[in-house]
Amino acid sequence: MTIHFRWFGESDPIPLTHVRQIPGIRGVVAALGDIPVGQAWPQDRIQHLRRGIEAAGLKLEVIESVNVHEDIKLGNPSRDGLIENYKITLRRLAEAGVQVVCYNFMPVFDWFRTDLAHPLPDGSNALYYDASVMADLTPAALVRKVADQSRGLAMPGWEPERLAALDSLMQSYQGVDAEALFANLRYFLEAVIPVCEQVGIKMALHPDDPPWPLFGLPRIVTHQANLDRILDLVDSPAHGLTLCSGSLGANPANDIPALVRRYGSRGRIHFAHVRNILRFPDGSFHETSHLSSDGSLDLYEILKAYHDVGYRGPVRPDHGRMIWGETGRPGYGLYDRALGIAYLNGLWEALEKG
Ligand code: DNO
Repeated sequence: MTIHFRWFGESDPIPLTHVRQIPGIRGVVAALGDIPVGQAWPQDRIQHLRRGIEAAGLKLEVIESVNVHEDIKLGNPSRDGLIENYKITLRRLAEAGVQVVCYNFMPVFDWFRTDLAHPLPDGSNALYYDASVMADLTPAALVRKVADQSRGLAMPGWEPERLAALDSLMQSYQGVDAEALFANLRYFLEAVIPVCEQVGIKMALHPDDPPWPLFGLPRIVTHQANLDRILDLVDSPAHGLTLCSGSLGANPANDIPALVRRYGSRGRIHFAHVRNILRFPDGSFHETSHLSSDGSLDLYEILKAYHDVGYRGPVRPDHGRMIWGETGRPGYGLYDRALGIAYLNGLWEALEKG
């Protein structure tokens, strides 16, 4: 596996010079987060991003995310033009040397927490999903909460323009059920996967986080039966998964090492997000350090599964705690994610030499 670190561009409080010093690092996972979703990414902006990263001694091989416009998820007539723009972006990314594009197919909301700075007993804080808080929360209240807690930094998937039209967006999903979402995902894939095959890009669909429906919105990238069905929608090696241990792992019924073996052995995992969470019986969970004994997931077993299937693709740590007084984008500080990488490196070296 190759080690990467998510970096939010020049506005990221973490400089590339710091990222470069993480042991074993190969590259950063980045995006043009300011380009409105649905527009083709400008060639010069992509090349500028790549040059800056390479000048820091790092690679840009993975993009997270090229977001999918809601009209595509809704199956609205305007989707064809939006998909054409998506294809242009994919071609331009391939020209810049990008190999993997991460995206998701979650209606309206991307990942979802009720608290971005939940205090932990060791004095750190972490992202928290409190099932009891969710029960009383409206979508608008949730958006306000996330905005209030994000320290003025745009949270990925919570970009203000995406959520500006929240009410009408929620309305437009009335009558869009899981079946419709499957059909709209198929339509999207049938259009973009041939382009990916041509230019050598691998699409890596991120699971829904958390992996269950929210506010009556359908969510389909949730568990094995659906993942099987999704991968069968278009049978191409260019159509695969971002296997995110923490997203799928929020549901205790999802056996992460088994999923890694199942899809990894078929060459359908193109990107690995490896992190830990601590689950509670009522469905609540929070992020922890990456260490197996701190959370509900066994990171050794997860990495062993990747090792056993011969996974050679990119991996990144994810959603660290905020430690050592660091302030920054919740979930995306430097210190705990760097510790996560050191731990993943250690496990991997032991597996390699084992
Ligand atoms: C949150 C991330 C997600 C992820 C997207 C992929 O921190 O894991 O926003 O990047 O769902 O498209």
